[in-house]
Amino acid sequence: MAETPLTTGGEVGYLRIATEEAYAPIEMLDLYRELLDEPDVDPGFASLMGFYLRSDAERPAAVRRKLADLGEERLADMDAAGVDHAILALTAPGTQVFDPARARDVARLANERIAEACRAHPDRFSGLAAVGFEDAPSAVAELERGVKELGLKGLVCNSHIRGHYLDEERFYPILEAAEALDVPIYLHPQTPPRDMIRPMLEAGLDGAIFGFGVETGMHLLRMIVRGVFDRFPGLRVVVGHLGEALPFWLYRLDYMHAAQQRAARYQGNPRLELTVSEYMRRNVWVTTSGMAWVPAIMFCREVLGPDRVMYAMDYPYEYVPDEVRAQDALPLSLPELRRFYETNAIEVFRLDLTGTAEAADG
Ligand code: 1DF
Ligand code: MN
Repeated sequence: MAETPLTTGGEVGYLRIATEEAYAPIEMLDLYRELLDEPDVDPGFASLMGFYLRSDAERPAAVRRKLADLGEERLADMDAAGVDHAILALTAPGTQVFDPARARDVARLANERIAEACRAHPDRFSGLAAVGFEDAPSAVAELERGVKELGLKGLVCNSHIRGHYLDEERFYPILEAAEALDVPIYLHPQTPPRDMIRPMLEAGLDGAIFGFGVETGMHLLRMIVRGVFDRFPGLRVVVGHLGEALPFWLYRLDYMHAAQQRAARYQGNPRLELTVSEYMRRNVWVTTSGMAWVPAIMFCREVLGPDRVMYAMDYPYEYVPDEVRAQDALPLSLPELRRFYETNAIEVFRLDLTGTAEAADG
């Protein structure tokens, strides 16, 4: 089969929309450096940002530079990989290591910067809003401002909020606002919290290699089994890395969850209206960030449905143009490839790309 060229503009038959693309204001990276110097710094944060902000090795140095760029270098990298459009989000752990006042200020700054880039290049960029989750009323206000005034397309949650999870009632106002505004929450990984990380950290498994996925998959599962999607049935959640392994677990999750519910084993958990896999096929979409692996992508399409699996790159942490070639070569028809790269993202994020280069039948 001939290779699809890595060109933009839709001449291959679809626009490539990358849905998990990271940005960091340099001001936030400076605040991270200050936090790294504090005596009781979170071990996961120290592991992750200690590496990216202090290492002189080539990859972390390039990641630092590319994270803060919303102009020439990023656009050139997108062009070279055939990526038409990137959905930008504040990089992990985002605001979720700061006290509430600082979290709110950093979220505002990030949202302003991302919105400015989207205004400058509406054909190339969309963005998600960051918020300071711990102060729920201010988070709701910032999400509303982000969506209604700045034109942002969703909310990024960089997983745990200093050891807390979105199924806790204190965060319900934020979930309610996302549902009411009709925007998805992108549940993105970060390093596990202090009381989960120890055995991973000593083996170098705390980061993107494994710990990210374990913690984030658990976060989404907590939301499901604690009844978030019965309370907010219209809430849309997007997760990267092909669903943080949950698609592979669906059979066992359904079996064991049903058994638990029949026995009323955990009194604190509500009885759910649906099975775990039914929520995964109603409220959850997954992206291929960092998982450019054909059999795993095809498996997720089979068990979740083709409408729920879409492309992401995970720039600048992952920047391998050959991974775009690999996904262009998925054993799919042109309309199915278009759904994977373009239509699913347009639908779940409610993107309006009219007036920009339109794909095949534009
Ligand atoms: C890494 C990977 C870092 C992802 C990220 O943000 C990130 C990494 C700090 O490789 O250390 O978003 N990722 O999503 O896989
Ligand atoms: Mn990522």
